[in-house]
Amino acid sequence: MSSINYNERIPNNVDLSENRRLQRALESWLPNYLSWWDELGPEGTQGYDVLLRTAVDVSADGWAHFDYVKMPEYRWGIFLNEPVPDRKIGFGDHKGEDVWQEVPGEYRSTLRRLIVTQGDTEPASVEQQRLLGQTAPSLYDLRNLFQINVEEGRHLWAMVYLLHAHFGRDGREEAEMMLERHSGDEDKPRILGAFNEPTPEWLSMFMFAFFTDRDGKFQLASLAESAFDPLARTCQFMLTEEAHHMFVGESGVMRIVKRTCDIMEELGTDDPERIRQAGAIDLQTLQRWINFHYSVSVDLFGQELSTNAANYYTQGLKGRFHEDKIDDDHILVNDSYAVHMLEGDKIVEREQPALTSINEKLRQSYIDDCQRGLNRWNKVIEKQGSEFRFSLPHRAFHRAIGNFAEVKVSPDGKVVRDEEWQKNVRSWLPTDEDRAFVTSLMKPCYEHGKIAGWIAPPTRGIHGHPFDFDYVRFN
Ligand code: BYC
Repeated sequence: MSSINYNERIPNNVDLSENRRLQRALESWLPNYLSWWDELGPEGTQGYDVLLRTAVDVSADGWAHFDYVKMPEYRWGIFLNEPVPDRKIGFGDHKGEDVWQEVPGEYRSTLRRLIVTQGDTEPASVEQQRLLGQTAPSLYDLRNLFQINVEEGRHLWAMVYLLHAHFGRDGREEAEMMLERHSGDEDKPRILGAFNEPTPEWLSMFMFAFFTDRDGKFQLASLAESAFDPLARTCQFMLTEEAHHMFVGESGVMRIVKRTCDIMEELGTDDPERIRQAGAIDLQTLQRWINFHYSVSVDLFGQELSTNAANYYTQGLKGRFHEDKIDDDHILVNDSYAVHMLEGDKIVEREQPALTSINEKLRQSYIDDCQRGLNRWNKVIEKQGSEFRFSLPHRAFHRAIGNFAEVKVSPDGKVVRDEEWQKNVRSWLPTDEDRAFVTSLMKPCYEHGKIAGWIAPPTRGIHGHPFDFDYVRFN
């Protein structure tokens, strides 16, 4: 493993210059990537200088370098965590064997499918966020958006490297396809549902970064357990970057809640209409956004009972979250797990084989993690003295994948008839009016130290700088 070489066209720590064929293949993908970025990446940002972090090392301390960068000149590189000497496979049929540096023939198409699905989400999110740079509530937020965008771009590079390096011609074709499918495209949509939903305003942006990027955390952590060592090491490094994305989501929503609470206190009311008139977003509306983004993200874990997931695990391709911290045999053929199922019009928990319930177990870890974030938002409300509390809707609410895709379920987990759904859906999910109201607040605020009226400033800036700092310079 070499250190990262920035003199190369594609910075990397995988000794790319020693593999001319691979280097040439990736260098020929680079212009396609750049035209995609130009066309579907952050709109109108060519001249901006942005204070961005760039990965310069894969060690835990000092991995990132902060400087002003013109966005199209960002150095997207290929970085894998250092290999763990003598690493053994931690689960499934191959448990205890050496990890693989090459793809075993029999798992080739399955692994490719997993890598493609992961890779597809990365450019999708950049496409979804493409216009948000026109309406950021502050320079600080604008910079954070661009940081996320360039890193999602790098995560695409991470997967494209694996496809080029390990999957031959099929891999190269899949790499091309990554730039051909587009978020929301009728003919060539992105693979997973949530990545075809628009992210048209900043409330959705923060919710997406909290809920959907968090799926990324759990999926990447599961792939970081893979017996295919290059995939595991790539995902480990991606997780380092991912933490900031979730921070942006959690702190963004928290700052909105804080602003709403301040307005509630100022006006001495919790009447949603009056809060809206004062230019803030009422807590009920925020709850509807939570319901939406949570439910589409919960779908990203796949079906509750999945033979795909069982096979990934048994074959050693994809593990569980923090596999080595789980106290069981890591083979799971004799284990069971309680899964939510539909029986008639009731939702019940039933013991199911642990192997086919792998998606559901990961979903549960995700749900617990989301709940911790909600608790922190609720603390802000509690401090302000209001009785209102956010809650996560039931996992069966508003699902398009799995056991509950065919039924309508209320946020508190009751199967309801169409009529009842129609009667209540306006208080459960964002309405067109809600969306129009939130959109009406989205005016860019790019003066130093200023912030839009619907969100509180952050308590701290980026990289030791104050909030009042020129994070983005327009030229
Ligand atoms: N939408 O057996 P099942 C991130 C498909 S986010 C549409 O349950 P499986 C990021 C499924 O593909 C992390 N289709 O599936 C976040 C399968 O199709 P095929 C992304 C769906 O395989 C923010 C069929 O239904 N990474 O990094 O057990 C910004 C049968 O379903 C959906 C990964 O997802 C859906 N929601 O589980 C930027 C990791 N769900 O193959 C980035 C890789 C399922 O029969 N992916 N289907 O044609 C996987 O591990 C699995 O593919 C899934 C699905 C967990 C997604």
